[in-house]
Amino acid sequence: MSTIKACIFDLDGVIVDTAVYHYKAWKRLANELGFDFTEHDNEQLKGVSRVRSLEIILQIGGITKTPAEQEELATRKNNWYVDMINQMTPAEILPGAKEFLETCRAAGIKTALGSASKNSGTILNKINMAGLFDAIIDGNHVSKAKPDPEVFLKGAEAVGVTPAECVVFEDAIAGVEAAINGGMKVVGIGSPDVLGRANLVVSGLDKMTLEKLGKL
Ligand code: B16
Ligand code: MG
Repeated sequence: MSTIKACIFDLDGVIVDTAVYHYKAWKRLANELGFDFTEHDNEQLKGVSRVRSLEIILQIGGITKTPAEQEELATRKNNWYVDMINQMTPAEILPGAKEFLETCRAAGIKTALGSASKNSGTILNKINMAGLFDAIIDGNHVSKAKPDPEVFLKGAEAVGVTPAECVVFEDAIAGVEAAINGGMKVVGIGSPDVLGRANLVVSGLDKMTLEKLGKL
């Protein structure tokens, strides 16, 4: 019998692939600043906060900006990003994500979102999945970014379970580390080469079952 009482899901890379929109918006900003930003560079931004993402991009371009300029740049990027996510539809839900959440809920397992994004509410509304989470903890609720476990610990607390009773689903190394740092089990979504520290790695939530959950 599994002791798992809650599943906490990262958003980008687990429920939807918003990384493509983040990439387009950051690339546009980099181009306006006079340098290129490749898809390879974009890998460094997955699971990383908006402020930290901008710092990485400015480093890539070899550019220094004042804190006020940085705030303006992050806002400019976010406005383009929000324009794109406002066009999202349920067709963009990653394979198996909705079904696995429904399976968990039907089995009495609590569900929570644990995302770095400050736009998670907009995205969940656009894909009609907000009602599938018992708690939503995102970038608006935390002060410490992954690999700090704050976002996941708040998720566990919000659904009334202990960290040891939680499984986190994450596509980013920093997120896997955050779950481990919080004393939680973690399922990596992606490649075992990258997410090797996870208890289990699957290619997507379509490959996840209650049986696999019970064996963690
Ligand atoms: P926002 P996750 C993360 O989402 C993204 O992976 C990361 O690329 C992004 O910078 C971060 O959210 C902040 O997003 O600008 O919307 O606040 O993977 O933690 O769900
Ligand atoms: Mg992610």
